Amino acid sequence: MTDDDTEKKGVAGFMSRAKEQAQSTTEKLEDGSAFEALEHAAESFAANTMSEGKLFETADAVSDYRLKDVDVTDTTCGYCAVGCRFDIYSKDGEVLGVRPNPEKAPINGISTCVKGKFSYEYVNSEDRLTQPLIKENGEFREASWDEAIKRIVAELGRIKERHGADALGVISSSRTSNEANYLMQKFARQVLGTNNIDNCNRLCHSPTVAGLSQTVGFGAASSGIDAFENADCYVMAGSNTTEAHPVLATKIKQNIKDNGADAFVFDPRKIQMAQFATQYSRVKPGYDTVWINGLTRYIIENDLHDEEFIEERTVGFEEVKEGVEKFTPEFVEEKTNVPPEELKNAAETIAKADSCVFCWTLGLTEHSHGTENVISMANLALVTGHVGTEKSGLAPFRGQNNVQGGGGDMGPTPGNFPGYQKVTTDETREKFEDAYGVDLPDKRGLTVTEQFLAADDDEIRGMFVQGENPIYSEPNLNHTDEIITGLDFLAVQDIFLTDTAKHADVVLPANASVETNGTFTSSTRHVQLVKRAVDPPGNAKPDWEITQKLAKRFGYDWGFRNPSEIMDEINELTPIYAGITHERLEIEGSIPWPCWDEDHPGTPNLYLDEFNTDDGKAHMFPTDVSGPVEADMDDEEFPLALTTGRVLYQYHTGTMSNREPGIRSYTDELFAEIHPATAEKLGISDEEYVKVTSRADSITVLAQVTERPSEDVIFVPMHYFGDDGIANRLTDAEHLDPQAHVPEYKVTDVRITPVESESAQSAPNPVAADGNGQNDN
Ligand SMILES: Nc1nc2c(c(=O)[nH]1)N[C@H]1C(S)=C(S)[C@@H](COP(=O)(O)OP(=O)(O)OC[C@H]3O[C@@H](n4cnc5c(=O)[nH]c(N)nc54)[C@H](O)[C@@H]3O)O[C@H]1N2
Ligand SMILES: Nc1nc2c(c(=O)[nH]1)N[C@H]1C(S)=C(S)[C@@H](COP(=O)(O)OP(=O)(O)OC[C@H]3O[C@@H](n4cnc5c(=O)[nH]c(N)nc54)[C@H](O)[C@@H]3O)O[C@H]1N2
Ligand code: SF4
Ligand SMILES: [Mo]
Repeated sequence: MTDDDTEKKGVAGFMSRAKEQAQSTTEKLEDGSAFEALEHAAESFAANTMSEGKLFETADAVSDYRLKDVDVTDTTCGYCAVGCRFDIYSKDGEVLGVRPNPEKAPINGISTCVKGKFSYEYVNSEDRLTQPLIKENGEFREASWDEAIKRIVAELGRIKERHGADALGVISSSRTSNEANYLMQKFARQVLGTNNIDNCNRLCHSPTVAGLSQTVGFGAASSGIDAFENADCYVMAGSNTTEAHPVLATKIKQNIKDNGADAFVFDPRKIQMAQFATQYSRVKPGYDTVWINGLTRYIIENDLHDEEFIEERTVGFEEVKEGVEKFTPEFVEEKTNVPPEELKNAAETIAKADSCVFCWTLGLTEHSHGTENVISMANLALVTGHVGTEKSGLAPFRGQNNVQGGGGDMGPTPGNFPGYQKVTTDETREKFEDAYGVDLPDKRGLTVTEQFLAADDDEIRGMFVQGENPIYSEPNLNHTDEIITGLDFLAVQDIFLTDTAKHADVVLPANASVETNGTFTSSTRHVQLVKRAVDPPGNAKPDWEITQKLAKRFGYDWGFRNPSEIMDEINELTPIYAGITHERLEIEGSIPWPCWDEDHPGTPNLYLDEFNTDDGKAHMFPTDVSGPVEADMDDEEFPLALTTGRVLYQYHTGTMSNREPGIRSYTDELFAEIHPATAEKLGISDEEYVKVTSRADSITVLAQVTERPSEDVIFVPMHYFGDDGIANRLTDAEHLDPQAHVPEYKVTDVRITPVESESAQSAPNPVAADGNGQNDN
């Protein structure tokens, strides 16, 4: 890094460092001498961005440990769903450092990414909520726990009495533990009497859950860690793996380098993984069923499908064969821009590989037809016979730290009890009625997206939100803001006074993941322990304890003394978790579900013998061409497709990652990636402010002119950097996937215009680097 770069701050610094890093990666790869990747820059990131004092402290922590001065706690990362485990070194309530202990880290071994390793400034932030808050005459005042709980119970009770239980909506949190989420669904169903409970899995991988449940049975990844490390081939669709799942990316890249594995990347942006891939295909956003069905057609047409597997283990092949007929290479090229030779090369390699892992994330799911994309992918995997072996499988990379377990397995969703047992199945409901001692609602509830639309129509009047920041993460911010403001009553339970919480009538202070005990479940279904490494600030309480307090005030005395006792109840009612106890996890480290009883070892790879369907076979369904509702690339007024997503250093609405000064020095302002040809056509230059306008609203952001996106696509991160710069001002809340109800976040029609130089001077730079890395979020 040059001195000049060191001096560059904020976005400019980030951009030049990122460019330099990308360049050095390419150079190293080309001469074959080294293999360095962005996420391995954890140490150099620290050296570049952290104060010497902080680095000393981290080093001291380790030597202090030898003197037994420092606490060491093994726990699981609270950011993403890779499920990295590490030891946290802490002293006097402060996180000093993080070091993976490979013996206790089956997924990550010695690796972590910058967030898991360094982003802990938020824990001791002065902005942490420490006491319940009650709003009076528009202002918050501190309240006792007793008063706050009483108030929530009175208000929710009143709405229920007047308008019925279904006038209430509960949003649970994929950030919190399995135990906390189990109690949230119990609270909604047993105490409030509604199935209107959901969480951010809806905005994310709900199409994966819907698509995989129908085809192979479980709404989860089928392959284990071995497959990521040893497969012969990868299909990587709509996943910016190096930035969003860095530690998994490392495993895949290592396998490419060491064993010559093939990887086929399909993405509208030339993301870093494209450099490591056998082939990168730049797809037009929103038409993924087309190239996937094109691959399936080519494979069947050329007799490359696995007849024996299809015959023995699947149903629906003939329908799929017929359904894919129209997806000729020419048709695929016309619709998706993938040339016939790329399609052929990918199809032949995938079909002939000994094993293949099919990886995808939001580029496939966050569409108005996300479920069809996932079903198409499952079909492709099934016709090639690459499911249900130790090195092959379906691998959606899940998102939030506990979205697999807390967001799905534990049943905080409108149609499922824990363990994907249906609320509409009489026998199942009776089992839970016996356990909970009340009649339970028998009708599916509303999803998060439906809850907001229902609130707009006054059908939902009161909401309880745990650990989500919907004002920035839901589509169409202005609409969300209006709806939240219009609620009769809102309670928010968070670790910060988020902008969602500011709209609340009562705010409850929760513990962060490093302050709590329980379990998280990784993307690969590994259930792992989470432990309290530091004491929580002030009067903040664990999420599970708060829910138990609420239930008690409503007259339901659950009497759990700790999360381990909650897990005992989960074991009893949830067959896939039946044998997973805290005691076992303490000894065994991690157990992948399904784990049917205390003697069962857990299941790293699903479907080795049969699929989780009534007849034990996988069910294939044909899918059609399904383009995005929003984007019509020929629309004169909105000629570009906006896609939104993530960057390595930031995490979602930034409540935690924005408080890390090192991270803020990398990314502190919103930007739009624009192709050079598009920029030239519109008269836009690099690092100039531009206005991005959709049918919903406009935002002003910095242009980053780069060949990453195609000419008709721009990319804007979804992260929060200040009130004006929020991608969800532009997105649409109406175009939902018909089965999963995920919004079409990945395609929004937009236009961009340069901001006049005069107004550029005064253009918002809402959270200019202020040195302390905090915002008013
Ligand atoms: N650093 C960081 N890591 C995170 C998170 C974070 O906030 N920050 N969040 C976590 C969460 S909750 C999630 S869900 C995951 C998300 O992980 P990803 O889904 O990998 O993250 P996104 O940035 O949304 O990337 C989606 C990718 O899809 C591509 N894409 C967009 N449209 C299309 C399309 O139509 N077709 C195809 N084939 N590709 C398309 C984009 O170019 C991008 O490369 O990340 C998790 N990890
Ligand atoms: N445009 C666009 N929008 C998107 C996406 C996109 O790609 N594009 N992605 C979508 C996806 S995949 C997701 S997952 C969502 C994420 O959307 P959100 O879940 O709303 O985003 P987060 O910032 O992770 O919010 C989590 C909240 O939980 C709080 N929190 C953290 N730990 C704890 C805890 O232990 N207890 C409690 N009670 N609170 C805690 C944090 O302070 C924060 O306020 O965004 C979605 N929105
Ligand atoms: S890859 Fe995910 S789980 Fe691992 S350290 Fe990074 S944020 Fe945490
Ligand atoms: Mo997500």
